Amino acid sequence: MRFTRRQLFKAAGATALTGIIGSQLSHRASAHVDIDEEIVITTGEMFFQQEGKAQGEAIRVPANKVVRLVFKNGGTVLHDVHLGKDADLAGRKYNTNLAAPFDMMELPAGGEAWLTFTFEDAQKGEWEMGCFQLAHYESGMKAPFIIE
Ligand SMILES: [Cu+2]
Repeated sequence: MRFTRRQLFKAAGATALTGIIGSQLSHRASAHVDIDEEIVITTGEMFFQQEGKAQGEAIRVPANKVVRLVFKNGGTVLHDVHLGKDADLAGRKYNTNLAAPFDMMELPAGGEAWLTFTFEDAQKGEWEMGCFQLAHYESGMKAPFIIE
């Protein structure tokens, strides 16, 4: 049986495509995916901030839509993006990962990148976005991530 790239990711349960804005990869990938909704999120010391919202405010994402999360690191240090729940501060990750096999993405200072997901009904509910660079999560670099 042959799958398209998108069907394959759907069959895998969740995650999808990552890319660096402006790179060849993103151009190639976006040619194959129709985006239903785009959410722009700035990272900085020490916060996530959705465009048009306050720092640390909940990010709300619809299920069953192709959602692109565009990240812009407006800070001066590297940040990362984890999605899950039940933070494991010793392991620097979430004990429950929202969208395996997606694990995490690192974003250098000034960098931009995006993640595209299609979340399913079974994933609805309260999750969290967090940065697990040393001391960042503890300094408040997290935001509720709600799939509805
Ligand atoms: Cu960080």
